[in-house]
Parts: sequence; structure tokens; C-alpha cells
Amino acid sequence: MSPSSSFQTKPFPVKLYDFHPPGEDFRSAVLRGLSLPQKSISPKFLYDKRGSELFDAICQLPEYYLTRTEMGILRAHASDIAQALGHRALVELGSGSSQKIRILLQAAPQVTTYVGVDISRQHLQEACGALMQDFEGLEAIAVCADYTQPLPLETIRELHHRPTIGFFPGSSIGNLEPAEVITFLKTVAVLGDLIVGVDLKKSPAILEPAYDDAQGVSAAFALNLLVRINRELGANFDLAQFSYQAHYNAQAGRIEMAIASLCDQTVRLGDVDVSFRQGEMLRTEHSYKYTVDEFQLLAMEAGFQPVRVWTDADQLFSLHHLKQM
Ligand code: AVI
Repeated sequence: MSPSSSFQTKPFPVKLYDFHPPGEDFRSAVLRGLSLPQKSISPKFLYDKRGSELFDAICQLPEYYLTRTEMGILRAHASDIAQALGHRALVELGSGSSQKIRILLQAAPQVTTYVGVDISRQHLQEACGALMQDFEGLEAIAVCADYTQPLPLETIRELHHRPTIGFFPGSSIGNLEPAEVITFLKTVAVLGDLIVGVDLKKSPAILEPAYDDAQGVSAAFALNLLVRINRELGANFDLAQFSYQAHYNAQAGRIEMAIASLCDQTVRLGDVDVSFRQGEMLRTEHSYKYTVDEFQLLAMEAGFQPVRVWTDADQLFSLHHLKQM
């Protein structure tokens, strides 16, 4: 496949391979989720424009240790990680972490090709353009695709027969169910090696405030889903009648995020009525936490061999280098 267009960040045109990922139908997904015995809506719908802004704000919160800890690990082990990358093309899955990729590229000047894979075309092109502007000699290629689906690497001319290494930071893998992690890892195995960020198990006294902060940003992030449903689907959720909750389920090893109904109520979504009992939960997200061993076992089930793991001194977060068995 030839690049379909170039994005004008003069004088750095970005090659774009656009696989036109189909947008999921928000209305049917919401109606389906609200008709389940355990009401539940996929976390991917949390990220409209406002939701993405709120998530960026979460990443800056004092309680949300994940982002700054992962960046600390990247900085502290930059030369080791750069060695692990070698001369391969670096393929980032979800290109939202521009600060993290910059730490890697600074440490690894031998990497001359960066490929950002993201569903959001404009954000991706802008990010790639900015990287080419700031890193001399770097070619940044934008691939607009859904990275949870089989990656169309063989159709990307620039990558044909070239060794690649995947980078999936942020512990976004923790938002998948463990069985989905295995499917996802098998899907991205086409990249060869993988560097993946994974949040570690720890005390609920640290975990719960990270997902329910004092300023209420995490709550606003979850409740924004109701705002989005009201706006886009003509619903009448009264936000004062719902409250956000985040609880660490130690047995399942996950933070469970949900919106609880404060009373018995019926909400209208266009021409559909949805009733809630007092205390009933609408699940918005799971965020799984793993020990190093648990995650390595999961990776091995997916056909990867753990090569190396980097962590911070407080054992809050881990960065795994996995290779194909
Ligand atoms: C995107 N993901 C890694 C976040 C997490 O930590 O699970 C999503 C999040 N939701 C609320 N706070 C953070």
C-alpha cells in the first residue's frame, strides 16, 4: 500500500497510511450495554474531546502515580532500553504518549523510523509531524488503524521486511480482561518484540486514591460518559442522581470503576427507557494490576518470552521487554 497522503507540517510531510477504521456505533453499543444484567459500557467511549482532556488531567494528579513513574523508569533505564530497541523501526500502539516516546528517541538516536498507530487521524498526524520537526533524521509514519485488530503491516511499503519493535506504554493493557490480553498480544506479535508498560499490584491505600482523587477529576472523567450520552443520544441523565465509585477487588486484582444510581429512576434515551434501581452500578472500566510474574505468565501464554523487566525503586510500575518465542 502506498501512503495515501502527506500531512503538511512544512517542511516535514508525514506519510499517512489510512486503513479507515470503522467507528463503532455509539448508540447501539450504549443501548446494548445498558440492557445487560450488569450494566456496562466499553471504556473506549470515555475518550471524547472532553474525556481526553480529563484523562490528560488525571495523568498530572498527585494521586495518579502511573504516568510519572513510568516516565521515571524510561529515564532511569534509557540507555538499556535504547539497546533493546537496536536499529528496529519503533511502532507505538496508540500515539498519545508523546512525552514517553520522546524520552526513548532521545536515548536511541540509532532509531530512524517511528510508526504511530492510532485511530485518531488528526492527533496522530500532528504528533508525527512534531516528532519529525524535533528529531533530526527521524522519519515518522502515521498509520490510522485500530491496533486491537490484525495490524496491516505487510501492506505498509516502508515496513515491508523491516524489523520492528512495538511500544505499548501507560498500562492500557490493564484495561483489557486477562483473556483479552492474550488475544491482543497474539495480534501484535506481528511486530516481533514488544516493550509494554504494566501497573503493579500494591496496597489499596495507594490504588484507590489513584482512581478516585481528592479533586474529583477521576469522577468527572467517568461521569462525562453520561454527559456524552445526553448530548449525542438525546438522553436525560441527571448527573446529580449518580455518583462515581472506584474499588480495588483484591481477589480479581483489579480496580473496578462504576457509576452508581443514587435512587430508583428511569432515564430516557431517545425513544428508549432505561431503569436503574437505587445502588445499581453502571460499570465503566476495569484496571487490572499484575505482579511481574503474573504478567510474564500471561505473556508466555500468548507466545512471548520475557527478556527483561524494569521497575522503579518503590515497585509501583513495570516495563516489560517481551520477545517472540
Ligand atoms: C488508560 N488507562 C491505563 C487508565 C488506567 O489507569 O486504567 C484509565 C483510567 N481511568 C481512570 N483513571 C485512569
